[in-house]
Amino acid sequence: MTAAQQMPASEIRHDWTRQQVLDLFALPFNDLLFTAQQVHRMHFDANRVQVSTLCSIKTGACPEDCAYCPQSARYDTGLEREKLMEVEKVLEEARAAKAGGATRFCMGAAWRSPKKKDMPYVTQMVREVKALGLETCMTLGMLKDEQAAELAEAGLDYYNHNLDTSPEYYGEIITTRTYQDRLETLDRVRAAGMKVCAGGIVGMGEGEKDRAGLLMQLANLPEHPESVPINMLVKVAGTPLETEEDLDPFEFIRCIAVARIMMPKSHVRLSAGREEMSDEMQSLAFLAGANSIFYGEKLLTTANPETNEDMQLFARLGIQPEEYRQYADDAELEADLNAQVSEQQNAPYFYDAAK
Ligand code: SAM
Ligand code: DTB
Ligand code: SF4
Repeated sequence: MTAAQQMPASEIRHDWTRQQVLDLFALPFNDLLFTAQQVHRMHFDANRVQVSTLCSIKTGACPEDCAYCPQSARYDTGLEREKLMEVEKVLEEARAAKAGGATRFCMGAAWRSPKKKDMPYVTQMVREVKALGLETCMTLGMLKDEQAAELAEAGLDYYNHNLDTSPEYYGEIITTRTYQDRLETLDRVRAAGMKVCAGGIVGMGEGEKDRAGLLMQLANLPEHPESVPINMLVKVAGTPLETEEDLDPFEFIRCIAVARIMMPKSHVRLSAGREEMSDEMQSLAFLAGANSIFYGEKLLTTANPETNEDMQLFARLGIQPEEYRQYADDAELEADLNAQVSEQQNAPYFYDAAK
């Protein structure tokens, strides 16, 4: 057995060095995927994928200059600017998402940060979407301590705030807020007691060392984000990145596998960019340890695969959507995950790579 075929360590680490991450990226593709799949099976049922649906509650006219984003007011992308959606309209979309099989509803706003006057509306959205029996997630930009506390108090389960890329490449992409600003918002989300959803975008012209740098930042946070969206850049006409070169699809899959190995207990989400991916590429992403998707025909403003295509792909791969179960505490969650893993190990086709 080669070193890469030995059972990988499953401990949760926060001390990754850039070289260790680059060494993972440099593994032969099959060894990397095998290792990622082993880590995945230690903590998850490998045939379940969590399903989230996005809703853009405030679209366009954003003052920030994120070079990838169709919603920045600085670029002419032909997007209609809209004001904050009415709560009832958001609930209509949430009900449709639930009926379609989503278990988490993620509400996104094209803001630098929420204003005081917005908070009563967004907290009402959280309360009412939660009352439908959906998990809630919001992404509203940078938060102050009191805003994080208000969202937590309303019952918000997850807050999404991406680091986007490595600290070194960041200045090529965004100049209107710093990397440190982003880290501080993530700290505030944690301190308020919410779960963290944080990831980034690849295919923005960055190098492998930047993809490694992004994953290193995420895994070396004091606690791993529970949810790690890995987005492939959606190239939108009018944005500065519209003519960026395509990233090698295998490099994207490597990124998912390395995220899985570095953050063994996190849900790694195969996020934006699926519309451009073949079924085969998406199945490789699941094999590499992705276990969450955005489901629904639209992301925030751009296209996502048709829902029936996704359900057909799940059926062809024998994947079941992950159920939303509410747990009294982390111990109960852990016990349920262990039960699912041991059920999987008793399955007739289970191959114990450790032996
Ligand atoms: N305005 C808030 C913020 O940026 O903090 C929240 C919404 S913003 C649209 C959420 C995330 O979507 C960004 O951090 C970025 O990672 C992702 N995103 C935006 N445009 C994208 C694109 N064209 N391709 C891939 N991901 C994108
Ligand atoms: C994340 O990491 N990706 C989502 C969600 N978090 C908010 C957004 C993707 C947006 C893709 C471009 C668009 O549709 O506007
Ligand atoms: Fe605004 Fe968010 Fe888009 Fe940046 S990513 S321009 S902050 S909506």
